[in-house]
Amino acid sequence: MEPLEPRISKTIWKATADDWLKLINTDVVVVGAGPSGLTAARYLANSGLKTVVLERRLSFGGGIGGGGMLLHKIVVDARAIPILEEFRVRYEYVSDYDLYVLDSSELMAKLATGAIDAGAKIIHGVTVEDLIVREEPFRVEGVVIQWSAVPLAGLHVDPLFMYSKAVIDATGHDAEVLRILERKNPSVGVRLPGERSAYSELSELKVIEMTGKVVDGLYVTGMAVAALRHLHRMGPIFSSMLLSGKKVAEEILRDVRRG
Ligand code: 48F
Repeated sequence: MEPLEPRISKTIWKATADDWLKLINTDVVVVGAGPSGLTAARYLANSGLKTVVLERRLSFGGGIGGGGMLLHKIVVDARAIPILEEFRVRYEYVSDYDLYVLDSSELMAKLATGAIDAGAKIIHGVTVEDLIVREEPFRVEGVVIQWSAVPLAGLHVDPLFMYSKAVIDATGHDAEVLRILERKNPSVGVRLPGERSAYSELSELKVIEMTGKVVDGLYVTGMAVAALRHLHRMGPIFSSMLLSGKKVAEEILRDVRRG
């Protein structure tokens, strides 16, 4: 038998290549492993769609980990409880304030576990830097990807592609995928006014209401919805992030099944 070092390397190269050869044609690419993206990934994968989450960083959870101003708790309202139950996240009801409170670390871990256990594949350290598009009629048919380390190092390296039936912008406040659409495909007419100052109660409703398809093949969930629709921010209450993730999954399932 070969020494251990080449066997380690060959095992990793081969398993990685086997995975990527399957992932390059996929049903759904979720961009961002924050609360909305991970929730969407679980519901999509549970319904049998081949689902890949691409996350720029080497961690899960996006903005969950910071809790409320680095305090290790976040809150939800009653509408999010069925989703917490689905992911087996524990919570407590605080009757004085009519809110449910939970540990941010538990939410991060269990959303990720829930997505993975449902069959979604989460790939860390990959940045979506562009879209694959088709014109007349305009539609999005996948993403252009790069190792996150490449832009960090300031290198110019040509990217690779992932082809999919649906792409979800779950990139949070910056709505990075939609910004690419706005900047590189102006004829489509999508404009991003950005989010407004805080108005938690209203935004918690509106983000869910305005979640969904942006153009054929491209969907939006989570705080990226606020950037697109000029909605208010809501701070460390996460009901709308979870419900928005579920809603976008349901919409994609309907669209994909309709063909
Ligand atoms: O920001 P993030 O948690 O998005 P979200 O699901 O949730 C927002 C809340 O966390 C919070 C809030 C709610 O009360 O206000 O902020 O809308 O997660 C977005 C993830 O996307 C990754 C980023 O690293 C983060 O983990 N991301 C952003 N741009 C890219 C990306 C990109 N171009 N390619 C890959 N990943």
